[in-house]
Amino acid sequence: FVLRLLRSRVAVVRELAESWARRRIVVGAAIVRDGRLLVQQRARPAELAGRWELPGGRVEDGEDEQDAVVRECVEELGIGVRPRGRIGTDVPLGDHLLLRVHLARPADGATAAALEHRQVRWVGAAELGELDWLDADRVLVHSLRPLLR
Ligand code: 523
Repeated sequence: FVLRLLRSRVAVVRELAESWARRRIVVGAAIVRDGRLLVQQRARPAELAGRWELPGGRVEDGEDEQDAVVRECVEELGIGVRPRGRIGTDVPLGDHLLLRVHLARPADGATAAALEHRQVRWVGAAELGELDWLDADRVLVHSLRPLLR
């Protein structure tokens, strides 16, 4: 009996680990300059419109996470960035995706534009808690605050 119980527990843990490993990664970019963080307000889909998030999106097949961070910042903001390593914890998005944030340094003098969003803003530590964040991004606020003034 004990053996059977143990086996079933092992099976459950293995299943959890495998379903976690199958999740697609959504990268988020924490773009920091002069102690301020770039945040953007979603324009779509309707149920997320008006809420704030870090720039980013799904990692494509054959792409690594850093490449995805660079590509998404060009697509969404029209700026070049250099990925500088991960921050915070991975945050599950539903059953199939995992949000993973990378610190990113914007190229000197680059001006970010809201190419796919309603607006972009640079915020300091004091404004972080007040934004109407997407649920997953809100989890990361405490990891972002120490990077800001
Ligand atoms: N999030 C999220 N936070 C966050 C991002 C970049 C994405 O919670 N900072 C969620 C929102 C969506 C999913 O991750 O449920 C995919 O994000 P999306 O739509 O920005 O990613 P794309 O660009 O890969 O999506 P499509 O353009 O629709 O393919």
